[in-house]
Amino acid sequence: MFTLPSLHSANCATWSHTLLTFRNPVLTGLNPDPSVCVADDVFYLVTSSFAYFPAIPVHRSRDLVHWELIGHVLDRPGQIDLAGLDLSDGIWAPTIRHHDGIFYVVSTVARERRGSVNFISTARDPAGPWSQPVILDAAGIDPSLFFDDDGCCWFTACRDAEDPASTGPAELYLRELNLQTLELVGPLHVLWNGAITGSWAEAPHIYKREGIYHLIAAEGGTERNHAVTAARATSVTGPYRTDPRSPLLTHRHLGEDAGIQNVGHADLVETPVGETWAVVLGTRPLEGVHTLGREVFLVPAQWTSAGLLLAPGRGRVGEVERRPLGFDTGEPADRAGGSIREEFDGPDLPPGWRSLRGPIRGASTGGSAGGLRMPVSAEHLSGRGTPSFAVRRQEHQCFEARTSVTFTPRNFDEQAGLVVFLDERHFAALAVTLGRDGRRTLRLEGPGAEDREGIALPDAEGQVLLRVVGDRRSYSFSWWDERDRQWVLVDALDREQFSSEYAGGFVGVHLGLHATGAKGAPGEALFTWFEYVAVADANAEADDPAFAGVGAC
Ligand code: 6LW
Repeated sequence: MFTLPSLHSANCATWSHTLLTFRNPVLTGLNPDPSVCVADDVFYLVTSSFAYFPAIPVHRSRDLVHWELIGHVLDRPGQIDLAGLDLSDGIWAPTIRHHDGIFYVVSTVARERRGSVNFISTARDPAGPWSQPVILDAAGIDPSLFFDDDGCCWFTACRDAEDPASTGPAELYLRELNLQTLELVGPLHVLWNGAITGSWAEAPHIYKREGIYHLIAAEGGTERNHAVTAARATSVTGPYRTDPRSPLLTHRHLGEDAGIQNVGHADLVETPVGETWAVVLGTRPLEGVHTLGREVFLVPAQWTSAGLLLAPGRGRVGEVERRPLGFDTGEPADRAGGSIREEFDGPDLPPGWRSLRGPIRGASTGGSAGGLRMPVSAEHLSGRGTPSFAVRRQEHQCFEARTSVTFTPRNFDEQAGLVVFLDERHFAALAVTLGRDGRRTLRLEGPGAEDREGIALPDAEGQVLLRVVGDRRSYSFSWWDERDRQWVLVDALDREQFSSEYAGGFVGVHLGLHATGAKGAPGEALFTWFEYVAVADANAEADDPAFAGVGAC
């Protein structure tokens, strides 16, 4: 006779399972090229931000599972010039390190998909303010820092190989960094060309264990062939010998049905109880394509006599993984925590909101009426300027986003409304504008949107409620018709057209607000609120207690 566990015990089992495990990714939505460090038992993580502003988000965690945004390294105009950059250029692959009470971040400004400038910035408080960046005499991309026991600081990066025909396309190099002057000094040492002949090697990080210098890197490119590889040396300047177990971690062999892909670009951190964990980037394709960009995944690691072991016993990134030991945060991994209602009642754009290539000119938040007021910019979303545009990352495979916009357009070109934005060549905008008949009209522009004159709105002025729902197949755009008190579908656009597999580039979908197309004196759009509601993905998250009570898509 079987005794079925009572609902209570089942819940306890579920609940304890939730407390003892976490679900990857630990940081969802566009957060590629993660780098992590620990200071006074608190973890800090930085990721690439490309041509978005503010740049280089800094997240903080006390358990490596729950992360909160605490600031940005580049949050002041004039720190770094992002003007005119393609969205996938800009800030690539920062590394964060902590030494003697100072936090250091090194990173690259990329132009036309190549490193153009490498720089370093410092702070005593990782929440900021961070220093004015110091430009380094360094070529290539993916800079990193290693602080040796003798007090020396070493700068590493990857660049085009001197002799690619014989060594493969890339070389990882090292040079000493003078911490007083923040200048690179002494000779440049070429360390390694990677483990997989012919493959591009990048993202170098050095770690020292029992007198041995371990160099890990990313190889195979950041798509499906991505991998973590390693080499080691008895001297920090080399020679480095390839670890024959390379690649140490890859999902390239798992095939297109694997739920996590593109795994690579690892950085390691040790916890207060002596465990080693790695953060890596990865993607979560649905129907073969991913729209959220590369996200942060947490992987257990172990140092063995053979060297670093990633995902011991499993050999791949787990969708559900045991939690790091020694943290009694007690909270479930709240993945549905992305559901927000923003009323823009603060002095600036809220944390996590971004603009393109610099701050929005003339925008204001807070004030008596509240909301986000944006002047209609002459800049368009398809340009490389700084349009009136404020967005946040799409953080869940399935979601619903809504806003209230109050806008009285004065001509056919002016528009204001919702945007689903992968990059300046791949976006959709549902906007209030003026029809050729002079009436206030709703128009959807975007890939596959039927070229229609738009929908005449019942009212010539006042607020309009707009909505976009994202699911496994499409982004569906609707408006609220108060007369029938219902959402009216405008169009559903194929999700694939907003994916990196289709569009290329290094970014991920962002959702938000825009007001563009001014000719002459700009009008103004008021966005009273913006709501984002996570919807569990029926296949992957619906069984996750963290999504209890959240609808499934
Ligand atoms: C990053 C590099 C990469 O610097 O893409 O494909 C760049 N690999 O590691 C931007 O994410």
